[in-house]
Amino acid sequence: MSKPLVGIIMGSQSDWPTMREAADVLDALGVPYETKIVSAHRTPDRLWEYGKTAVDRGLHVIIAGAGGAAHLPGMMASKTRVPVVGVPVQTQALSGVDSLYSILQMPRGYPVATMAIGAAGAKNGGLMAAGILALHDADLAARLDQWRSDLSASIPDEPSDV
Ligand code: RP5
Repeated sequence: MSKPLVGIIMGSQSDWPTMREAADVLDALGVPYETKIVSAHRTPDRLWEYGKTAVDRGLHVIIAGAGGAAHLPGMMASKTRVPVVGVPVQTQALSGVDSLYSILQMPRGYPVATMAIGAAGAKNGGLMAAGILALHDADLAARLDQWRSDLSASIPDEPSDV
């Protein structure tokens, strides 16, 4: 197993069906990653430790997903200079707008690159991480270019009834 370059973290097991979209696309692109449940509220010490060791452990990007009072991405960004990509998980009560606003409105100085709500956001989070890594990895850049052209080629010219 190669050393993980991307950390995929989430506030709860219940976020995994969303966050696995990020994992799946990193698998498809051959990017090594790790996954961990880290909750800003339920396991704050784990969050602190993760942020404190992220640079030394060689992580290049952290994709952080959370729902509701989604403080995980922002708190992680305050603890490490490793770029944090935030994924607002869709919630039942407020459809994920709560998650989106919690992640998006960071104070000046501690950015979180905030994706769309839900599965599309998680997948784009994986692609964002791959794009960052591809800046210094020509092989990955070629795989990402191919992935993008394959997606483009899969889009039909016209709609159909089937
Ligand atoms: C957040 O609360 C998690 O990120 C999750 O999206 C949400 C609900 O968590 P569970 O009650 O399902 O564990 O911390």
